[in-house]
Amino acid sequence: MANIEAHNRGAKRPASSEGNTSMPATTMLNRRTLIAGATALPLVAINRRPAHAAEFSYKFANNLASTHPLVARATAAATRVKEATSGRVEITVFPNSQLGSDTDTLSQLRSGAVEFFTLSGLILSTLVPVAAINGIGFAFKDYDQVWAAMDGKLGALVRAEIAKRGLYAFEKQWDNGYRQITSSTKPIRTPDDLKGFKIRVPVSPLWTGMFTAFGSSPTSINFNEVYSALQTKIVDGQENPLAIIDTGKLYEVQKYLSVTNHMWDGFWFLANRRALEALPAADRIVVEREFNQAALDERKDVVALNDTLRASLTTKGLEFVSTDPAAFRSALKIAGFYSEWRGKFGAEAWNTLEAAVGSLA
Ligand code: X2X
Repeated sequence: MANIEAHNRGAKRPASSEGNTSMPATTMLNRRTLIAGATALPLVAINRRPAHAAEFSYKFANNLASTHPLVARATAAATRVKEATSGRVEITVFPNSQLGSDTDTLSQLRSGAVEFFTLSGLILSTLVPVAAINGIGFAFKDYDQVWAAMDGKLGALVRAEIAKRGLYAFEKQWDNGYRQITSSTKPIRTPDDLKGFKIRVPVSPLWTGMFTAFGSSPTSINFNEVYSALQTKIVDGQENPLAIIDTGKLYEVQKYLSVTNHMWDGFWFLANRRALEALPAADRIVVEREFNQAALDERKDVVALNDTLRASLTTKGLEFVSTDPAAFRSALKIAGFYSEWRGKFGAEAWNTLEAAVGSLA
């Protein structure tokens, strides 16, 4: 069952990219014949490329279900880019890890097989260590702090490091959200409940380190394997924002949702630098403008979803459990989590984070 489900999901054509696909060849031929045959047309019209013949056909890969706002906003941005570039730049959205797991897709992005990719900074940290810094447990009190930091100095510091590794991060980060812990076996109410808990974490040293600090037994699994890992009980729980628990249908294979808000996570919109630099300067400006705008729109969508998802996920069978986040935070502190990661990130990055969120000591 798990494999069939995973297979079907992987094989599904992205409904969201239908608007992006090129015209059928026959249509192209007819149009071309028509233009070539229309001798009365002014020369400039004959020389102009037909609007549907994209000069740059780029792929945008992501790991989310096509119902997640990130996919909808990116698809809308791709449509605007196509219009604003008279069809020169066509970006096709591939949701649902259709082009591979996050780990695979990061390699494809670096090689240029994929031109655009949204990736959590924490997973990107396998290449750019400081990109994990926003994932420090309980760092951001609220979204005002998140965006002041990520649109400000902390985001600039991370983007500069990403650039050093040959990738380009668009200015505006997309929201993934505040993460909550789900479980199929027992409700997580206190830090002690996490001891020995078999939990899936994304592939990232910070995630593994954090749940090790809680005394859990974390397993690194890419998101495209999470549903079946939960269903087959390879792990008992996982942690993700409400929007993903809903759009990824994780409520089908989990019973409890503990509201911990233990970490804020966002997606960098990453580009293969050669692909981006191949675009005419004006087209590149359009692409960056539209996808940055889409990020701002998506941030609002995720916040709006948070207001309604508690009720709808309860209807879908998840039992919500409230927790005392201060107790979880102090468990991390006692385990030495903050001092360890301060050492790893270094004083400059850590001070930049603390300038935005206050002292974490
Ligand atoms: O893998 C996850 O859990 C997800 C979807 O939240 C990320 O991309 C980090």
